[in-house]
Amino acid sequence: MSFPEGFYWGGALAANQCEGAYLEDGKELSVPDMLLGGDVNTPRTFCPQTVETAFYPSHEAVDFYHNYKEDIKLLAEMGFKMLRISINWARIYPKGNEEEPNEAGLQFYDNVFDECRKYGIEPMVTLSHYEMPWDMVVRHNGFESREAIDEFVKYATTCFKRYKDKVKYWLTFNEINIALFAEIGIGPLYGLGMIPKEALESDRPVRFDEFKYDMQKVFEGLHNEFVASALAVKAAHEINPDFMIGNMIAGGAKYPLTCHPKDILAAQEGVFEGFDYCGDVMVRGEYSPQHLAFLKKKGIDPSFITEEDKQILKEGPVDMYTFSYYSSDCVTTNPDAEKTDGNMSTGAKNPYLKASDWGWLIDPDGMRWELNRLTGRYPHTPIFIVENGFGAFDTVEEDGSIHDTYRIDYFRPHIKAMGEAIDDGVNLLGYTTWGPIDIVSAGTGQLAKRYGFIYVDKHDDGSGDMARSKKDSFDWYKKVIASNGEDLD
Ligand code: BGP
Repeated sequence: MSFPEGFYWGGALAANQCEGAYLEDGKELSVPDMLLGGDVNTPRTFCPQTVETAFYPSHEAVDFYHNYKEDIKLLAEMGFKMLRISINWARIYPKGNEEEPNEAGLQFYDNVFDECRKYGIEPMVTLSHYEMPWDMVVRHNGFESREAIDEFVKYATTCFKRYKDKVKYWLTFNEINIALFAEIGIGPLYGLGMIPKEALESDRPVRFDEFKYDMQKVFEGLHNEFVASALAVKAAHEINPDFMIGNMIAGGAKYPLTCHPKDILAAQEGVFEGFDYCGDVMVRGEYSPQHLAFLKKKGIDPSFITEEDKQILKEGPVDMYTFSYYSSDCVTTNPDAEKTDGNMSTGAKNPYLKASDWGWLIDPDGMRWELNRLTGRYPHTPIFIVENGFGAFDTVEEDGSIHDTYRIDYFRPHIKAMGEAIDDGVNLLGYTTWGPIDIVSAGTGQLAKRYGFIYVDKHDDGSGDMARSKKDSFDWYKKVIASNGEDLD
C-alpha cells in the first residue's frame, strides 16, 4: 500500500457548523441560522427568528471564529498537511447583493489562511457549503432565479482575487447533488437556497419532512448552479492559472440489492441520478443524451438548457473530482425490502454491513469500489476525498480522557481501502476527514453526533464551556499522517 509523496492528509470543516459568531463583524443571517436541531429520528425544523428561547445550533456552534488560532495549532500538532474550510458567504456579502464586500469578513479568512500557512498547512476552500445569505432566499428563492448566478460569481471572484496567493484548492458547491434529495426536505434548501413558499410564509416552525418541492424548479435551480460553477471556474483560471477547482459530490457506493437483472438496472439508474447526473456535467462540461433521457423520464422539461448555457458549461469544467464518503446503500425494485434507517439516506439496507448509531452503514470496501468506478468514468481527472468520518456519541471519563476506539476502528479500514485503491491505479490527491474538531451536525443539528479527534465541551442544550481536549484518535491520526498512511495500528 503506497500513498504518494505529498499526499494531502488533513481534515474538513464548514463555516456554519464550526464558526458561530453568526451576526458578528457585519455578517448577516444565512440558511443554517434559521434552523433548529433534530436527532436521528426527528428531522430539523425551519424556524424564523421569532422564538427567542429556541436553540439554534449554528449561532454559536463551537466558536471557531474566536478559537481558530488554538484549533489550527492543535490540527498542526497532528501533522495536518491540509485544512478544508468553507467561507461563509454571508460574511463577505451579508445580503448577497451589496456592491462592495465586507472587509471585516475578508480579513477574518486572511487571518485563518495565514495561521494555516504558518504551520505549513495548505488550505482548501469551499465557496458555498449550505451557507447562502438568507436575504437571497427571501428575495428570489436562491438558485431558482438566475440572479443567484451573478451573485455567486461576484462573490467567488472576490474571493479568488483576494486570496489568489494564499489558496490554491477551491470547491464551488458542497455536495451539489444534495439538491436532488428533495424527498428528505433538506436537499434543495441546503443545496440551492430554495424553500417552499408555504414554509417561508408559515407563522409556525416547519419540519423538513413537511417541505414539498416542485421538481421542475429544483432541476432548473440545479442547472443554474452548474452555470454559476462553470463561470466561477473560468474566472478562477483567469485570475490564477495554477488554481485547482473541484466539484464536490455527496458520494458513497450504491449496489444492486440482489443480482436480479431488474435490481442491476435500477442500481445503474440510481448511480446516475445520485452521483453522475451532477458529476458528468461538471467534469465533462456538458449534458449527455443520458441526461436528456433521464429528464424526460422524470417529466422534466429540459428547455432551461439553452445554447448559451451549453457554451458556458463547456468553458468551465472542473480540474478535480471531489466527494464525501461515509456510507453505502442498495437499490432494488422490491418495494418490501428493508430500508436503511439512517437520516439522509433512503436506500435499501445491505444485510452484510453494520451501521453507526445514526444508521449510516459502514463500508470501507465501498470506498475502494467507488474510487475505481470514478477513475473508470473520468480517467483524466484527479480525485480528492474531502470528507470521511464517524459520527458517534463520546463519553468523557472522570480523568477527562476519551477512548474513541470505535472511531479508530472506522478510519483504519477506510484508509487501508484508500491505499488499495491507489494501488489499483486511482489518482488520489488527498484525504480530509470530516470534523476533526467536534462541530454541529449538518443533518441533525446535533452536537452529540461527534466526529472529532478533538473534543469540544458543547452540548445540545447549549451548555458547555467550549474547552477543547484530545481524544485517543488524536494521537492515532497523528501517527497515520507521520507514517504517510503506513502505520495504522
Ligand atoms: C455532509 C456535509 C457536511 C457534514 C457531513 C456529515 O453531508 O457536507 O456538512 O456535516 O455530511 O453529516 P452529519 O453532520 O449530518 O453527520
